[in-house]
Amino acid sequence: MQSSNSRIEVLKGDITKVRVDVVVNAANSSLMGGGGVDGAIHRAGGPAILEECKRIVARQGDCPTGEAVITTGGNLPAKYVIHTVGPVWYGGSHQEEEKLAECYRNSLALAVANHCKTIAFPNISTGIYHFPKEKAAHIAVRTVLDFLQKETSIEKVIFVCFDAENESLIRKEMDQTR
Ligand code: AR6
Repeated sequence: MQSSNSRIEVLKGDITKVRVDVVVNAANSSLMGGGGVDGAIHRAGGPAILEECKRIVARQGDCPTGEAVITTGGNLPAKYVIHTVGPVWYGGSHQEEEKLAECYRNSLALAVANHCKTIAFPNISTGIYHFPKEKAAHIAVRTVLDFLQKETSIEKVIFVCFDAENESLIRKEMDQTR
């Protein structure tokens, strides 16, 4: 079996262009779209994604912070989108770190439940939600590695970083795990 580290890749770019089984969206609880990566995914993926989000909200209400739901990928190269709701950074005393780890764990578990073998993550919460990037990179890498150590059906996890700072922080975290 491949080691957990070698199943992780780091890319700089636009997650809407990545060909994987599932891309993760940094959504908000309403699941009705927004700015940042959420806006980009809905724009590139087309209306089928929002229609499915509406059906999910009608069925089960808003998506709480740290949880995740899955929809079609619409027109994206990815088959599915997993929408997870990252924590807004309020200074660190509101379980922000635990909630961010839950986003990664719950997204990976949902990917496994839907037989996805390749998954791409953006840097959840590090944009409009202002989670400190260095802390977020540490949590992202550690949580994904922990998950991969127990779960072998996932073949590849790609961290798709939109900005150079996140890319270098994630690469630094990865270097420390080798
Ligand atoms: N591909 C990959 N990463 C991207 C892309 C892209 N196309 N566009 C932006 N990013 P953000 P949040 C990066 O603000 O902080 C939305 O309005 C971006 O550089 O998208 O979790 C939602 O509806 C940053 O590193 O998400 C919520 O209301 C990362 O994605 C709220 O923003 C996350 O930034 C969620 O805030």
